[in-house]
Amino acid sequence: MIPRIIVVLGVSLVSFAAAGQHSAVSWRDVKIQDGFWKPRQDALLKTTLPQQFDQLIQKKYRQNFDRVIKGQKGGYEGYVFNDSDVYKVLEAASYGLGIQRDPKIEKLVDEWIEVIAKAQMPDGYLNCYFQLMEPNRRWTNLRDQHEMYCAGHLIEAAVAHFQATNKKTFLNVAIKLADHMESRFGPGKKMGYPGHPELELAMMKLWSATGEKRYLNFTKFIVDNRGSKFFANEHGTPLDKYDGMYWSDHKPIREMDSIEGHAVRAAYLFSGVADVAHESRDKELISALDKVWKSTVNKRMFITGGLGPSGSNEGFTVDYDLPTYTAYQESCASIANALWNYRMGLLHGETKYFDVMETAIFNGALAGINSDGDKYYYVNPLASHGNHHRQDWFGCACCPPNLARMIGQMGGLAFSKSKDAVYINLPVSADLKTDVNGKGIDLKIRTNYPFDGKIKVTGQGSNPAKIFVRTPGWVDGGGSYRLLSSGLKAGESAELNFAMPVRKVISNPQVKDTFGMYAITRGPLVYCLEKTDNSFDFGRSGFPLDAQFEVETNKSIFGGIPVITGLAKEYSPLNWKSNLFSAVNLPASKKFVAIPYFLWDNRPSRSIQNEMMVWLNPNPAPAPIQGVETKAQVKVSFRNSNSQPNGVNDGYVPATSNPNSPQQLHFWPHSGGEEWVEYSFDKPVRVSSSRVYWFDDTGRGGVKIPKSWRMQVWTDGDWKDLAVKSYSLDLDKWNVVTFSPTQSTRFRLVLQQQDKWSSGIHEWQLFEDQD
Ligand code: FUB
Ligand code: ZN
Repeated sequence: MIPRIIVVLGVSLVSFAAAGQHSAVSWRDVKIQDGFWKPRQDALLKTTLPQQFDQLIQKKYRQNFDRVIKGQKGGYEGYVFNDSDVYKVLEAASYGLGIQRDPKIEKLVDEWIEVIAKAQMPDGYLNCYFQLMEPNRRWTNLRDQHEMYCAGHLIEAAVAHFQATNKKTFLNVAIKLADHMESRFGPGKKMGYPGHPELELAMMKLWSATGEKRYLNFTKFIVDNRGSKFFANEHGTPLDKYDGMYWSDHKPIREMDSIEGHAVRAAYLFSGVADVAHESRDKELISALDKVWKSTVNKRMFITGGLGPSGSNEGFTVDYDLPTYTAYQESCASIANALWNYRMGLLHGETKYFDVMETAIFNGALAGINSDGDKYYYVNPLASHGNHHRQDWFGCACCPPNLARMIGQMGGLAFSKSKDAVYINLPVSADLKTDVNGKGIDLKIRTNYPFDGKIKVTGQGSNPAKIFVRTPGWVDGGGSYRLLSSGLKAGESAELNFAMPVRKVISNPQVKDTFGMYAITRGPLVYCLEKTDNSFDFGRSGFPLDAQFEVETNKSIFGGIPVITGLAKEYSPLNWKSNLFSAVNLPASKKFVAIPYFLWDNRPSRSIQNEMMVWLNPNPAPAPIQGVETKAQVKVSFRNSNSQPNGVNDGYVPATSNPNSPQQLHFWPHSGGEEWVEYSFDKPVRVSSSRVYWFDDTGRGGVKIPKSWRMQVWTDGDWKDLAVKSYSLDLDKWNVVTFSPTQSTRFRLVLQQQDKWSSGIHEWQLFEDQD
């Protein structure tokens, strides 16, 4: 038996909440039963965790620790923050152990903890990158080098492990590392705070788990000092040249009124700030959080609860920039938004925050992992030409273990409590055993949510507490808590049923990319159309605003989950090569099937052209001009994790080369030298012209127009330069080349980068010979 008790000592977030606030219900108090989340937690244990532990070996995360233990120098593999992935897998595995004490998983966890403990230095310091590569430069580049971020993830994992197993092996490592940091940073000590926030919320968990006030004070210190532009000082950047937005270091948190910069960093930061505000009731912090929250949900959040439109900074640009094909919304950003809103919900005890949490979980975040639990998205567009698929892992692999730990801790995110009540914030089928004001609560909750709005709660003990259920904002007259019962005795039940009509949702007219369009939602779920279920041409079809929808179930579609059907109008193709005007034929009615967005790209029958769209146009959308590149596979000479090779043939061309939020291929951080992108085709194509639109982020990043470019064709087993008749190299326009008709299955665009600069491409098109 694993003890259910989690807070060992003294005061904590978990124990107390002021009037109007809620406190957390530990994930250990919730046993998820059948229904929506159980299969996902089963997949976590059976598939996701073994696959992720395996990746930690394959991708040399373990090798880094082994080298440190052996006292070797150099030879670090991966990104500077790779240790954090190990810790996130261990956090997810700890939740897994809490759910079911699987001996194989426990052995892996114990082995890893032993390795981590051995790698820790006698003074508590632990970071494989610095220990191997720059042992004398510890804590000298907080802005970029992620030491505090990795420490934060270690602490979170260690707390989860302690909660799950009651063993202190990992917690002791975390305490030693936290004490190391706390002894160096703080009032009268060194100035500093993390370039990538996360440590804030982790330290608050450590305070909660240990009752040690120094961790709370440390968190207050890093929260209070953020925005003092310490990173300008750390990097010798003149203040008039430093904006700090990327790191949310542009102004003190108490003065902030919008969310800026890197999306994951910002949402983790505000999660930690909400924890601090929960404890301190600091009016200025709360007021800033409220302003930032309001402007985020009113101007900067995708319909899916995702954050961050732009790939170039993995984050925010300007208000109302919420694209579809190029929506970046990193899976981690949706998770971070859910975590932030969970904490805002605890802080204010209001349902609107849990509304956002559920939107982010069921849509933006869950889309990041397939139903089998072994493939992941990093980038989550809201429309696709069919070339965006989940992957086993990434060079920068923050998302896979983040998705795993989200699924593991779902039980905890679903409930909260006050001094006399329990709140069901996210209906899950679960057995809940907790205490309210020291009195035991034992409830059985059953539901088919999010596919059905019926919730039944049955008492399994005396339950001397009120039970409230969040009435979601999407319910008519919703947006508050509904009292379900003033206390359920053993065997007594109470239930309610939220109607889940299908809705057409439009966006604020200032959102350019979805102007005039609508999305289909039902309950908390955003739906999408996927080519697999719909054989008509998406580009030639309209979805009338007055279309009637049906909710259907069909065993062959995800085992019979509710899908939404209606009629689309498919227009016949028009020939614009030889016409300036054309009569429009009456469209044909085609039945469409919409599935929940989080389930897209899941079916084995998917093909490379499995188009998807969330936002529907009442009239056919004007088709972008595209060439044969739409049929090509894309290969590149080098790919960084935030470069999107599939952006080069997605038909999307921004208004300038240096726009706010496009999806683009770039070769950063490779600079100087040659790089290439290749199109390969199943059958030979005969082309005679090509055009390229360069990406350049001068002023924001390291990507500039190249020094020169050329095209190559694969012929007779070798690459040959194409002799071009015209050539240009300019920003903000198409650069067109023509050449004699050339037939092949492979073409390359080769670019020579400027010294010390990278280069990038928004779009590269190849046109067939017209003769
Ligand atoms: O910097 C660490 C992680 O990598 C971030 O959280 C992600 O957005 C990715 O940039
Ligand atoms: Zn991520």
